[in-house]
Amino acid sequence: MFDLYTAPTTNGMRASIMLEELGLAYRTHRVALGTTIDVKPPELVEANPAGTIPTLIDHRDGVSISQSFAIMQYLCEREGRFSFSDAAPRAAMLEWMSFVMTDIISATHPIFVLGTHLKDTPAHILAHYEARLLRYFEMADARLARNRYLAGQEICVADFALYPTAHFRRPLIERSNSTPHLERWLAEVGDRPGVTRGMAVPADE
Ligand SMILES: N[C@@H](CCC(=O)N[C@@H](CS)C(=O)NCC(=O)O)C(=O)O
Repeated sequence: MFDLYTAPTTNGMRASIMLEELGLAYRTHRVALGTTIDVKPPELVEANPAGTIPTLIDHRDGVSISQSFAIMQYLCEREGRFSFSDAAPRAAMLEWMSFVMTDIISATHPIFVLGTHLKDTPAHILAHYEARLLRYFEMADARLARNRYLAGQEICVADFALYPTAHFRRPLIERSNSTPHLERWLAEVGDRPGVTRGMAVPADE
């Protein structure tokens, strides 16, 4: 059994998608964001003193782990699925996982901050980050033109890592009309029951 401390954000959804796709049983604890550490659940703070979500406790193996990418990779390796051990597919998986967790997230995060907390920022700054994110989506699109999934012909942890961010940036993707292969991939990955369930965690209160 696992305990997942989470919130309805793309980082939280990465963890719940992975648990659902792997068919693992877990309890969900919804954490209020933007609060001070003293009002966060004590079990969360004990496991992860920063109090950030997602944080996962694996009671079987006595493991507490935070950082969405680390949680995803941990679960895939624990279960022996959606991750590769042979050098060539593993290299592709790590390359595309890095692309998601560094390039894509470094472009999408400012768009979120500007759109929610800094709404009076001049439009050209938002346009800069949107253009940068679109350039990255076009790189993923070129990859998906030649491969069914990011790391090759098999779905892996990198696809599940990209999905929530690409899903919430659909308006940008659809407006650009320049990433048909990414749109095909979005429809296919989004249709998976595990992804659908994982995206709905935590349930509305
Ligand atoms: N790099 C981390 C980011 C974790 C993170 O910053 N999570 C945010 C929510 S998405 C959080 O818990 N912030 C604390 C707060 O707002 O109280 C990951 O990939 O999991």
